[in-house]
Amino acid sequence: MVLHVGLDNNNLDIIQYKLQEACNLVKSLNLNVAVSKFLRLRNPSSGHLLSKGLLSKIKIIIEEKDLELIIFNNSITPIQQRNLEKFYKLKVIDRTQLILEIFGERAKSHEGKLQVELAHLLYQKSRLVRTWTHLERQRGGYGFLGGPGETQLEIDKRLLNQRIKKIKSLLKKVEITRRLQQKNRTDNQIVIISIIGYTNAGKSTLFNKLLGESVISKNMLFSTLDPTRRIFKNYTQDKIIVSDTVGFISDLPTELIDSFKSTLEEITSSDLIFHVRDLTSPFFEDDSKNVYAVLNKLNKNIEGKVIEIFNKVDEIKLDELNIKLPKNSIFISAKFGIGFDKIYSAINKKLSKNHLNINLIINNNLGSLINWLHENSQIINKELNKLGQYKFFIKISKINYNKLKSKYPTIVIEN
Ligand SMILES: Nc1nc2c(ncn2[C@@H]2O[C@H](COP(=O)(O)OP(=O)(O)OP(=O)(O)O)[C@@H](O)[C@H]2O)c(=O)[nH]1
Ligand SMILES: [Mg+2]
Repeated sequence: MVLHVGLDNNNLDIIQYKLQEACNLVKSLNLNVAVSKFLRLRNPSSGHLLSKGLLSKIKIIIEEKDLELIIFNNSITPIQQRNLEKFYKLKVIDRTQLILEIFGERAKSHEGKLQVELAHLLYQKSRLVRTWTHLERQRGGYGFLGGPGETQLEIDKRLLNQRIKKIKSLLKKVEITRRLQQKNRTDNQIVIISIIGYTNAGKSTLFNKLLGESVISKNMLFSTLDPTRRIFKNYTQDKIIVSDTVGFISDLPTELIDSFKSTLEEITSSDLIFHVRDLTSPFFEDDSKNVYAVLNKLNKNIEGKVIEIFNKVDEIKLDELNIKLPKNSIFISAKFGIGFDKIYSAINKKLSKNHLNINLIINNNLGSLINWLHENSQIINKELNKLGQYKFFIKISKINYNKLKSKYPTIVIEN
């Protein structure tokens, strides 16, 4: 059973969005959602969260449907969780635990696993602190010092802190290596494109189609967790690194944002950001707002870098689409490879400031030079002049132009 607790029931759209998203999350763990419900709650109880009336109402549903698990699409305190579990005699988890569970299942890389473990530990730590303050309050009331409960918590907290410190230092090492690679790419003027978007928007499908790769793409939330980076060459044969990353959802737990910070920062520091949007999502606008909400938490200026890519055009009729679209929108079907020319143009437009158009006159070294040009530039035209020399008109990046001059010093270049 999925429950979403809120104060008012005026905004039905948002309630429906939240419930649907939570059900999708649950389904992505291969669990069946038998019941999903919005519960209106004016005064949350500190003991059980729910009012007495709601508590018994839910109990009846649990018995009727023989349910095994309750998932609250909210935060619940450890005490509420424990009390609810006792009362209903079944497992109760909250939204953060649900998301951490999914991430735990998906993480494959060394770094991904460390990031998820860190998020888990940070979450546990926040729960311990809360329980502890509660106990301390109680202790004050009873007037005795110490006690087995508290000692245990202190030890747990110390162990948690030790492990957190250890993981942070391991992550730091991975990060340093990554920073070095990043610096290398910048020095070599390699352009980096990150594909981002709400989960299930079609990021991996686009990535695969662009690069001829086979990253997992599934109708499932968070099928991608670990970033995959591949080199892609455009018409001008510039090296471009394209990166497919984890999808976003609403209210991503802060613990996850903290532990995935380096992955997220890589996105904001890339040269271009492809924001893939699912035109078939009933919550098209909200999905996008949630993506920007995560990006904004990173406080980096990404203006001018983002290209909005509207995906799954194969499933909708564009003229019936009742949504406001930005001017330079690109419509694609990642699955069927429709609209990719617009993506290439967008990439080239971004790169063109680093490009030179030049004429070359070639006397010797013909074979090896032509091979090199094919691999490192875009040959727009070639002709044989009256003197029997080859004349090439090419588009080339500044960095490759410099390489060309040092590799073939005898060629004549006309600007
Ligand atoms: N009809 C249609 N379906 C698409 C298109 N692109 C992707 N899909 C489907 O959408 C679902 C999600 O695709 P993915 O590429 O895994 O999405 P993602 O954004 O990488 O998802 P996460 O990694 O889970 O965040 C899959 O079932 C794809 O087949 C498209 O252009 N048209
Ligand atoms: Mg994916």
